[in-house]
Amino acid sequence: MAPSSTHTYTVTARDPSDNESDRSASVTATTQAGGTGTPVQANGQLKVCGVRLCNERGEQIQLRGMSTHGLQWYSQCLNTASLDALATDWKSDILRVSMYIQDGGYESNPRQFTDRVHNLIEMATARGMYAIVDWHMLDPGDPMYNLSRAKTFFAEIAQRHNGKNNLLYEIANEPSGVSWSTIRNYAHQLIPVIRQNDPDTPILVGTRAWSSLGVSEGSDENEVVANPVNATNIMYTFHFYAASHGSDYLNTLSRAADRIPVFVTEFGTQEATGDGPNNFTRSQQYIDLMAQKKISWVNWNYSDDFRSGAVFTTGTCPNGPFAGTSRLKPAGVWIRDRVRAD
Ligand code: IDC
Repeated sequence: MAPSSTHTYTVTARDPSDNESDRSASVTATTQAGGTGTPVQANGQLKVCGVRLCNERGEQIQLRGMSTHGLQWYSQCLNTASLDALATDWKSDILRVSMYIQDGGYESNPRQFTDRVHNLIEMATARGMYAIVDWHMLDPGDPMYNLSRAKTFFAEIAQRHNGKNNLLYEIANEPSGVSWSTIRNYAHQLIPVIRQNDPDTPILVGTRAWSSLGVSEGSDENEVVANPVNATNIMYTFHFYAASHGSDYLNTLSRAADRIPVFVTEFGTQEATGDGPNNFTRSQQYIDLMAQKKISWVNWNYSDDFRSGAVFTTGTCPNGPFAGTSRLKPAGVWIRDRVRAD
């Protein structure tokens, strides 16, 4: 992470997940010689500053990290050992907690999924990582379909965690089949519910056509620039899969990042299916652009799903080993290097 974290820290944590009823995770995060502690110790409460993301001292920063797969499918990849590896071996700044709503996710058992998210927030916090709470709506693509569920969920999350300084709320993973004005209207209805309980956590708003800022349907960032969400401390999300999405995406991301605050909350080095061959050459172009413009990013995904975009080989979870490269697929080896990079 730029500018200040050197990623030289050690963490010993006891996870709340080891005992569901125990939420008092304890942590010893020691700063080593020359180090500046964990990402959260080094940067504190995040705040959107102009078109960038800043730390508590108002310095522009770039966060880099990994997204979980769907919690309903790959919770077994999220345990003490795997999250220790993410924090200390991958040196990840951030964990995106992807809670699907449909597909056997939140709607099937709101209490259980909300509790899983509470737990994962505590596990990330115990390791000094930032966490994105991802409302992973996907199909149906109209965020309004899940508005009342989202209000219930985010009200509880914001109430429980408003004392923390390491969260971001992503309120709509990938809207599709709806206009920007529908997404904007959704944001206007949900954001006040969050703000009532938590005035200062940055909020990430999905964009049109699978969070492509409309580019996959021939539009671009102008629709957001012309009609921004009427709220403070928010960013817009942009997703890409490098083997499917070429120069129109790259150019849009580059232009948009100079005009509005953009956070890449999901990307893959392979095709948009999350599978197929990797395009590391084009992926590196995105990585370079995001470094240059300090665009924070999160890669899909930290699981042992069979697809090429899941970093671990099938059967790695739950026992690992998660540190090092012995269980990583090619995309995993590649992205670990780039999460770890200074
Ligand atoms: C994919 C998963 C896959 C799952 C599918 C449908 O990798 O296992 O069967 O979702 O739920 C996205 C989505 C993300 C997708 C990913 C890859 O946000 O949920 O995950 N992707 O297809 N947008 C573009 C690509």
